[in-house]
Amino acid sequence: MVRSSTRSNQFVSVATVRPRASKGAVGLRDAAEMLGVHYMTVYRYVRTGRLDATLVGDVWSVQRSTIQEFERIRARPSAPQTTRPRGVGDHAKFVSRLQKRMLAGDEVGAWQVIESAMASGSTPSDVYLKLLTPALVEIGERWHDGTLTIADEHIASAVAGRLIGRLGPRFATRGHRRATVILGSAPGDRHAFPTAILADLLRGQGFHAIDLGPDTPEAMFARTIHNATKLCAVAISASTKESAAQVRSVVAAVRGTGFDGMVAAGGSAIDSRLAARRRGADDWANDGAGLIALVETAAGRSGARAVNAVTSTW
Ligand code: B12
Repeated sequence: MVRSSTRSNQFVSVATVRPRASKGAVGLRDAAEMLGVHYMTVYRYVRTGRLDATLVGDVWSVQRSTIQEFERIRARPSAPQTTRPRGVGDHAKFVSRLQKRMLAGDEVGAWQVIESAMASGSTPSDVYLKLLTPALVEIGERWHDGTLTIADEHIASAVAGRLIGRLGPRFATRGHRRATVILGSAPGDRHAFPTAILADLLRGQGFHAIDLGPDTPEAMFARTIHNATKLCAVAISASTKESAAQVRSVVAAVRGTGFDGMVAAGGSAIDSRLAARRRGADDWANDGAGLIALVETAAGRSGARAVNAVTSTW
């Protein structure tokens, strides 16, 4: 199996390829010597996406030209120190490193990039909104313009799913939940990450978030609404044109239950409040922070109802 961390990801059977570095490439020990650092330091550069390397069998190799470029950047005089806290505003650097590790199918390396970002001051919400989301959106654009294959997108998506699984517990809060929000992607929409990420962000704010996940039928939204307590909002996500066209029937099913709280629609295929309202939703937001603001307002409005709600089981 050959796995490359560069754009040209390809898979070749183990039987046909003997693990060896390509022409012009060296192993990590030589790379360490060329850079004058310890082997483990070079290994860390690779796993955190700072140095591009290719894994052939179980041997990493680095192009000499990549080492020279790395050396050139390292030798540059560093930017003058400012009073800005470390890490803030440096997200772009981490997005690119994270994306490289995701495209290489390297969950461990991708997690190390996230840990480095958090050590530099990024919060788990920043990781979702300023690192993982931009990395995914750019992967989508690169797939769209043909510079990444569908296989690349799937490999990166598999890593993204596992990163979300690791980040989720960091949004757990203790004690009484403020109100409930139900989230789901419209029928036919296989994109699971938008609602998973939004649910975590809402949990971090003390809400009880029920994530119905991708491709949620109208009847499932309705049944979950019937069983929910202190429900203040329903959030419908649509990432494709086809699923955006289904939002209207989801809103109808939600209203058919008698629920009179807020119904919001959003996602990369619904780009404005007008587009959301045309599909019957009350409101729209561009991102997670925007959805939290909408839910805060909805929870405030439904405060009276919440007090009289059935005793919570939380
Ligand atoms: C990962 C991915 C996949 C994965 C999904 C894996 C999974 N388990 O989720 C796989 C490979 C399965 C996939 C499949 C497809 N995908 Co795809 N995919 C993506 C990609 C790269 C990332 C999606 C993502 O998770 N983004 C991160 C989230 C957090 O960002 P977000 O959705 O924008 O959400 C933010 C806001 O929009 C907002 N928000 C989201 N929902 C809601 C809801 C409410 C109520 C509110 C207020 C706010 C809100 O808050 C979020 C956080 O800030 C996108 C690129 C992109 N631009 O997003 C393409 C993309 C969505 N996919 C696309 C396409 C075309 C497809 C496929 C048809 C073909 C393909 N590429 O294989 C199939 C569709 C299958 C189907 N029937 O749904 C297109 C959609 C184009 C369109 N408008 O129709 C995109 C935009 C790629 C592109 N640039 O062309 N995809």
